[in-house]
Amino acid sequence: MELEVLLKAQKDVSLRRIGEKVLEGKRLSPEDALTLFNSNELAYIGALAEYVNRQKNGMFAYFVVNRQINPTNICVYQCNFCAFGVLKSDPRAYEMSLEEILKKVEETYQQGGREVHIVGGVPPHWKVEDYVGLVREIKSRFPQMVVKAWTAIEIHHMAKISKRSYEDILKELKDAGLDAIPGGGAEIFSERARKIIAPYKANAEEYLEVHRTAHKLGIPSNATMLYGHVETYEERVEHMLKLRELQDETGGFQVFIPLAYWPEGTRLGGKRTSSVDDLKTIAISRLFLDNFPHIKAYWITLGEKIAQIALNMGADDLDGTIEEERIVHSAGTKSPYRQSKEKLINLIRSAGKIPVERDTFYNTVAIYP
Ligand code: V47
Repeated sequence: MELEVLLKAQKDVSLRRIGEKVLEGKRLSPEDALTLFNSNELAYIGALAEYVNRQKNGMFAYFVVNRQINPTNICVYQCNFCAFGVLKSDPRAYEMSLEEILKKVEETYQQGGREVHIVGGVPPHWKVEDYVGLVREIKSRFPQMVVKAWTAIEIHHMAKISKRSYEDILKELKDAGLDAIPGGGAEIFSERARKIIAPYKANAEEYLEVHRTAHKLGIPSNATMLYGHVETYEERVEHMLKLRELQDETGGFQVFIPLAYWPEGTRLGGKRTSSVDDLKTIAISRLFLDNFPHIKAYWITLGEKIAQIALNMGADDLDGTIEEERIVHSAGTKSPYRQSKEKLINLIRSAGKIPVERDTFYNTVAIYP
């Protein structure tokens, strides 16, 4: 439907005004985003978001042949929303050996994989050299593999234990072969909510400062928001506003990934998000984060079907083949551990979009028209 027709049919004046802003290419205010969160007009919000998405990405929707590696689940931070991280003494604790990790990277490389995404717990006994060394080993053996590794939480932790600056740590990681930083660890920036869900790890300012420093050093990064736990809509908007402001400053974010909270096995407990909330959050992020080129519908948290609908409500990326994911699976997601490339292509095609295999930096590897 033409957007003008949709606007005319909209009876709610404030929603219509927001639609007009979208049509005129004007930036939405935090109040506008809040109005959208408080509205039940999912189809309308989704159509506005899809209008913006098509202006940015046309009919293309992206995926990457990649592998997630979670080298250890031992974690000092013990966040209440997380069912993955355990103490070193826990019988579920594991730590992969370097050989094991390199074997996984090799497998992915043989299958034509372009990216390894490395994120884990934060073990008490790891030194900076353990994080740097892993990147160096992977890069020296597989120079063509893009290494997207260590969240701002891990980088903050490295700086803290070594009493060095973020810049120093990031430069060392970059020299070792780090190509990009994943978006994990943002959770929700609100101090109030963070105290409840993640009281001990890096706070919002620290997360943002790590990304700011990375961008200054030419390391691109991604950003996430964990939603559906104790946060309010106001806090979601505040979170996205902080990201939008930093993106205005640096332009270093590639993609925003809203992460739906899964409660199983967590200390925090609670309920799963609704599919309407999932889609609304994707759509509003597309509308509000006008300076982010991409919005990811992460199939691991959303499930295949909601991720497909999200591709018609503002999202343009599904992440990738993944191979093995442990963090959200620990918290009860029913998604598979991996997807074949063919399956991702089919998911995108049957969502009415043109599948594009990309690399980490959204360069086109292949188009499957
Ligand atoms: O930071 C932890 C989230 C994140 C739960 O950058 C949970 O491209 C839901 O950040 N329910 C790690 N989510 C994963 C991540 C990510 C994933 C895909 C792509 C990219 C990217 C980044 O997983 C954590 C946390 O926010 N998480 N526990 C849970 N119970």
